[in-house]
Amino acid sequence: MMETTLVILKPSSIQRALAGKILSRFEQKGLRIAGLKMMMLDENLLREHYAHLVDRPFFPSLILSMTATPVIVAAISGVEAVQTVRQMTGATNSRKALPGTIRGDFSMSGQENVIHASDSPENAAIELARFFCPEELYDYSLISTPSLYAPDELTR
Ligand code: IDP
Ligand code: MG
Repeated sequence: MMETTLVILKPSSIQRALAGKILSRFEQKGLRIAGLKMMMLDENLLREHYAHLVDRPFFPSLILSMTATPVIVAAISGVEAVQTVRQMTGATNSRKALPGTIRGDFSMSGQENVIHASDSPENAAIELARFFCPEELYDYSLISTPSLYAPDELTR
């Protein structure tokens, strides 16, 4: 199934000048950039986005970390893009993330783990709506599509 997922290049990736390299990984994989912008997150938005963590002791530190610089939000599309991007992201604790994953290759921390990626198609839809207006998501198709997928993979 063709899906779109939300990726956030966190302040840790902006500070470490990794934004281009990380976006490039998604492009090289054959995923399509459907939306891209820089924005400053605020505490209200983060309390929604990280609602499952508001009561954790590290939450104030997470807010400071996520508001340290602007972030780059990306809408990334492809067949089964949600799971594919999660796999490319790696485990939350970057020290446990496998080599070859973005966190495994670029970071050392549980908090400063360079990117966010949606964890399910349901959450991807909610998170895309949280960070993008509909007109910021572009429904073009890559000219390389026939070299990226077999026809039956695009119709399932
Ligand atoms: P995920 O980003 O891999 O989906 P979540 O459990 O949803 O992981 O946590 C969201 C973010 O909160 C993590 O990416 C990380 O930045 C931060 N975080 C999660 N657990 C910890 C922790 O134990 N210590 C510090 N930061 C954490
Ligand atoms: Mg999560």
